Amino acid sequence: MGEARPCRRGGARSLGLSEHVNRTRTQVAIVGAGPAGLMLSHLLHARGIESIVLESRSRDYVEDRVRAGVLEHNTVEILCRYGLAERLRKHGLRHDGLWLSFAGSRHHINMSELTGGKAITVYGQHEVVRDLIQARLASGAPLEFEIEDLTLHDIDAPTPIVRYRKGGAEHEIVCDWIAGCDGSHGVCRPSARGLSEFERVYPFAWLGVLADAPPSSDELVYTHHERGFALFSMRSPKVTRLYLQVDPDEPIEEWADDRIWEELQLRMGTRDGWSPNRGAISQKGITPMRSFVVEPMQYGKLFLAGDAAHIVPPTGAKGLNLAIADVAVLARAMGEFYASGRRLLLDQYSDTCLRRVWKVQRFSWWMTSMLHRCPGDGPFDRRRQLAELDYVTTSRAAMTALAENYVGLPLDLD
Ligand code: RFL
Ligand code: PHB
Repeated sequence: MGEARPCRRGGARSLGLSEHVNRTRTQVAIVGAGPAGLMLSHLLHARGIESIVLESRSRDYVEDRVRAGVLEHNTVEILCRYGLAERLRKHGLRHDGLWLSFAGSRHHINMSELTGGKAITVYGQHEVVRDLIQARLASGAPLEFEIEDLTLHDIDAPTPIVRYRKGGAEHEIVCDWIAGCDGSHGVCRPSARGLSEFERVYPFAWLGVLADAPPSSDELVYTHHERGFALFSMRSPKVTRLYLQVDPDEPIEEWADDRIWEELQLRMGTRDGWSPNRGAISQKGITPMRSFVVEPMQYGKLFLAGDAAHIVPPTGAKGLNLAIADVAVLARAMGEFYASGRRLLLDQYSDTCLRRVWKVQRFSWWMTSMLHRCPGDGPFDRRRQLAELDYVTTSRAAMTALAENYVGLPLDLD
């Protein structure tokens, strides 16, 4: 790494105009205003560290982007600790358990009982993003939307530079560190050299819908069926979120609303008469599934966090939570650096994160393999999957392993 020294505080300072470039100095340039970038900005602010958040999309776009819905115990704790959970406390739905459904019956896993009282909270990712944006703007700290053509320079030198355009003007930020929080298709990861990539692509995708229908279960239902996986979730007492395993290259036009409801009923309907309530479908999308990790999660003065460094298939509901865990590690390391000049935690950032990332990859892969129908699988695999589900829903040890991973492994920050 380069030879950075803690830079003096005092607000992001404009270095003035020359050659029509607006130059600014800050401590940390954060690329991306998703959960990782926004949360990092708050964690740094709380430690007195300045940052500028740069986002290529509009505020409306990022606030309306429907994605994750499940927050781990740790994620909720962090949001609460930093005063970012006022609406979450009001509207988040605490779930103490979940259902695994197969062979026509639902089986309950009481996660709280198995984990000493921990639970998950269902609260849409876009609501988290709205809360984080609102709080950032209220703090008066910089957050720029609709920036274009962002590029990174001198990332292995003591003071790296981020350049971008906004509204026709050229901008340049000179900083101590860059946080690459720009998701799986961002520019930060490709700007780093010498990273190793690990990937698994799954031969299926998820069709996700939002329906204006009151949830017919208080808790999530993960269904394994010979026609494929299905998931029942929710966003509010009036809105149900549903997913179906589909072919990765199936056009969404082939999924008319009636076909979606029929398929959901076929896969999810249980012998005791449970099935999801129907309602108008307000949103539909297909998401491919893959597992992906880069090592290390750092190059020079650039730290990668969240989806920029790793992707998990959504079956374990981990992507957003892993993004929050990364930036918690990064903020602590930067806090130590600016407080004492010690770089030990920064140097350990990648190793610390990757230990957790690989455990979460394992869990997400395991949930995915247990619950989906894999093309090419024969009768042996199907019976093995049913045996695994039978085991997981009857052995206390197996249920505990699922529960402790699902509510979130400890963060080990203190
Ligand atoms: P994000 O949210 O993608 O944010 C990255 C931001 O960077 C911006 N950006 C740029 N900005 C400036 N310059 C550039 N060149 C840029 N390029 C990109 C983007 O516009 C964006 O705003 O990444 P982050 O912050 O790492 O957060 C990760 C999570 O979004 C993701 O892991 C989760 O959504 C995954 N996920 C789930 N995670 C959970 O923890 N629980 C769940 O229940 C869950 N369900 C899901 C999911 C993801 C899904 N899809 C659609 C992928 C369900 C689905 C269907
Ligand atoms: C969601 O509510 O969007 C959701 C829930 C659980 C998952 C993935 C997504 O595993």
